[in-house]
Amino acid sequence: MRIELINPNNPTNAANVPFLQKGLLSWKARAYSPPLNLCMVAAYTPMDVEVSITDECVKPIDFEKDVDLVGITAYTNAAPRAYEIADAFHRRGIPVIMGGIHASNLPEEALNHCDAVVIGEAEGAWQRLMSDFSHGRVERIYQNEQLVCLEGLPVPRRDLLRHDDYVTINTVQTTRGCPHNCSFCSVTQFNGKTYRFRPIHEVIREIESLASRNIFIIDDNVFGHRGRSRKLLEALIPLGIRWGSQCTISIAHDPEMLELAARSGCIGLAIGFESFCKESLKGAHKRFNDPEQFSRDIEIIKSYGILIWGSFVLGFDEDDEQGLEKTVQMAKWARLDFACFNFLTPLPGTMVYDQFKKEGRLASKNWADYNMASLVFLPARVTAKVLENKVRKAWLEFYSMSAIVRRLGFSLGKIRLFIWLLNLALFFYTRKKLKWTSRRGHGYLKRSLLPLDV
Ligand code: B12
Ligand code: SF4
Repeated sequence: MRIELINPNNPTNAANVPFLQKGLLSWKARAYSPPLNLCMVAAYTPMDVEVSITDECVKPIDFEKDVDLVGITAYTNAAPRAYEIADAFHRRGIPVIMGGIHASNLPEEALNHCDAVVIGEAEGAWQRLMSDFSHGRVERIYQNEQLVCLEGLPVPRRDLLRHDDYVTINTVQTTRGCPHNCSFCSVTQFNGKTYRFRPIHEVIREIESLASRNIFIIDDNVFGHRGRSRKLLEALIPLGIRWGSQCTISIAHDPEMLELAARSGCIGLAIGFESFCKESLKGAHKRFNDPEQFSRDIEIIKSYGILIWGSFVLGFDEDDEQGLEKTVQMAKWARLDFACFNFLTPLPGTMVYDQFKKEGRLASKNWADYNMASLVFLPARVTAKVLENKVRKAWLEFYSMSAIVRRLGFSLGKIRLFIWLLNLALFFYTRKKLKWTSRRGHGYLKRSLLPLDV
């Protein structure tokens, strides 16, 4: 039996990476990171089944390939492409299975294009599906009765991908779940409200098996559970790796953990600040973020030599024009190394999705627009035009030359040089991208989806 697993193209995972070729600087199109989910699904596939992965972000799909079953994953913004792919294989009479966050949240929609949906985690459910398929039958839905235990997971089949196609192929997951349940995030609903941990020795074994010493730990909050995080970091120290991950700003209040993180090779953290407005954070169920402490917290983390990528969300129902402006200005002057400014996006599985759907405020029916760079809902306190302009302004001002100089200062060192180069690249990139839209007078990265005075 032959199974083809497919990750549909997703422009938000595309990177143009500089590299040296015959002494000249060239640019190579890559994806940031691999579809780890399909590498996991491949690892659960029985040994006697021939399994392959096509990541359309880096390689075209062979629609004529001789396969017996196709499995497709999709984030919400890639769902339309995933459905096109499913339909194309269906036309050839090849059964199609879908899984991943979007199909799990909207299985009935996905079933219009495929034979079965694996809702939630693949562990166990995929093996049941495989067994049914080998006996010539397939149910419509496969779903575990409970969240899976993360002990004894196999090593993801990264060997089925070309490592060179990714900025980093070394993404490693050590926990699942998050107790916080922020209104715009689907992690808690999907992965549960308690942290589940992989045994540390299994994580270490996986990291040791990787070719590179640069690792991205994809956990949603790598410091979520103090005791366990301590043990993980202590176990990382002897490996001599460099790693980055994601966490909440609460880490700034734990000097011992920061010290350990730095010693274990942590070079950067992506942190969700979301907003400088208390009311907006309250509405987003993210009260543990205190904007009055942000600048101080940033300084503390940076004093350990750790870079910060700050993430902001604009468009909460509490955001009025002054509030948005405050976030734009405060983010600009906070000493972050990088930042991104996303539109609030009602992704299925989030509280804002349920709320906006009920209130009839979803403005786009095209999932491809749910990419966080397009406004897809009717804002509460500002017009679409104001919100789009604030998001555009946030990018342009954060990556303006004066803000870059003030934030980064001048000091020597390889890492400083890297941060400077990336900020300069973002200076040009934002100007190129945003000029295109401003010539049309509206729209952010794409066209405006709304009449501008709503
Ligand atoms: C790491 C990560 C990234 C990385 C890597 C992305 C990549 N190439 O995979 C980066 C930083 C590049 C990224 C970018 C984006 N991300 Co992201 N990301 C994550 C994160 C933290 C982990 C994803 C992961 O790899 N998990 C590990 C794997 C093993 O778990 P899994 O994907 O859930 O897969 C399991 C099951 O779902 C199932 N399964 C999955 N697919 C399939 C397919 C089949 C056939 C079967 C049977 C089963 C199955 O089996 C797996 C094992 O149990 C999640 C949050 C989270 N905790 O999941 C957000 C998350 C997936 N990202 C999200 C978003 C929105 C984005 C962006 C669109 C943001 C943006 N505007 O740039 C982009 C999209 C880029 C892309 N598609 O590649 C959302 C997606 C929500 C949604 N409904 O779409 C999430 C859930 C976070 C959130 N805010 O809610 N992301
Ligand atoms: S945004 Fe972060 S802290 Fe909030 S629920 Fe999602 S993963 Fe948890």
